[in-house]
Amino acid sequence: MYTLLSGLYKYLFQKDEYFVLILGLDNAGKTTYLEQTKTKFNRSYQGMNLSKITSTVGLNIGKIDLGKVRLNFWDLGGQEELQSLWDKYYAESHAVIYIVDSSDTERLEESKTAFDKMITNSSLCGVPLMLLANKQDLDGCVKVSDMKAIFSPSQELIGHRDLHVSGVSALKGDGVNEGIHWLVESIKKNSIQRPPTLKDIT
Ligand code: G3D
Ligand code: MG
Repeated sequence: MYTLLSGLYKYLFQKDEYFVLILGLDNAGKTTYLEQTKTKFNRSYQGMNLSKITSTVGLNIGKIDLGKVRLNFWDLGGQEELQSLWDKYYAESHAVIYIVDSSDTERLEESKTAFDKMITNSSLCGVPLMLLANKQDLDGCVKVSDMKAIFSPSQELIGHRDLHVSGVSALKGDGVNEGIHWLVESIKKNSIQRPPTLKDIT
């Protein structure tokens, strides 16, 4: 009886809460992506002027609800001196969104190095990974197929974890919905390994 009632309580009043890291070099478009995601998935969220976003020094947070799932995002600063803070969040995270500026070919290698360092960390073992080639709206940017080729040497480090690579424009919103839906399904699939916390619906 107790199990039945607690199951009903959970069904009616609680959500499964997950934490998602948004990582990548500074200027990749992480905060723009977070704002765009909040705007698309939170009906009540007014959204901020995307052209007014300034460089992230600490941490930006945001949340969206999709049915019985709540995703909490942590958008961390990507400057080199702030990258050392990333791993403090790994153990508690359920997925990583890694954003690359496809228009900045000069920093692609630097981005890949930071990516490799991140996925080598054992605290992220098995965690679903979304690799986004951002700024696809800009002429001359690296296309998704080329981005896949650039990151393919990392495949061994990625191992068997779920991976989704796609092109987006965080500024225009292209590709944002599809990515978030993939992420939710992947996080749910991985929830035996990384269970959610239960959050009262407010
Ligand atoms: P960060 O949080 O990763 O450091 P921001 O990156 O979200 O602050 O974005 C850095 C710059 O890239 C911003 O321009 C932002 O408007 C731009 N940007 C982000 N995503 C896109 C995109 O999809 N397309 C284009 N064209 N630009 C994008 P400013 O000029 O404010 O520095
Ligand atoms: Mg930022």
